[in-house]
Amino acid sequence: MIDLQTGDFLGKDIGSFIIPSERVAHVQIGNNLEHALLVLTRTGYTAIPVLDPTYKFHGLISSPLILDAIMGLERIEFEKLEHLVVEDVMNSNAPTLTMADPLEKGLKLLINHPFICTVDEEGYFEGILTRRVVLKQMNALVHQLKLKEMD
Ligand code: 2BA
Repeated sequence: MIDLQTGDFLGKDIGSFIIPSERVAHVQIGNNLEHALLVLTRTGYTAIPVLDPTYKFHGLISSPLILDAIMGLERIEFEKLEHLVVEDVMNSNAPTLTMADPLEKGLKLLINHPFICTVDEEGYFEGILTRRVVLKQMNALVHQLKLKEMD
């Protein structure tokens, strides 16, 4: 919960808001697109992180990126799903955060991205900061401020 006494919501570390890596669905760089599409479909997420076997973060894979990769001129070339690997089509320019970053930095990035991956100083994946978690905390803050105003 946000501490109204300090009033320092935006200055708080990202660390207290992230969903830890063990609760985040992901795929590995060498997985084929068929596997990635299965994970995305089963979890219900539009985009998920791409890691290597040592848990280093490499990028993001999404259903639109996969569909784009198998789109032929006249038909969807489903056979490509088996042969292309995640590394071939992932977005490797996704922004990242570190646990020590202030929430303000995360908030700015969340304007254009539904979630941001958090990595350590060596690039190992630690978790994600999502719009849902931040909006939930902001909603609680607004509610508390409203109650305070009524006192
Ligand atoms: P989307 O998959 O496009 O999901 C958009 C929003 O829809 C989510 O917002 C969440 O509120 C809801 N949602 C979608 N699938 C859900 C599910 N299986 N269970 C519960 N709620 C679901 P956020 O929670 O803010 O997430 C933003 C984005 O972060 C998601 O976008 C997804 O790409 C990623 N994400 C969130 N949690 C994840 C997790 N545990 N593993 C992997 N990726 C995750």
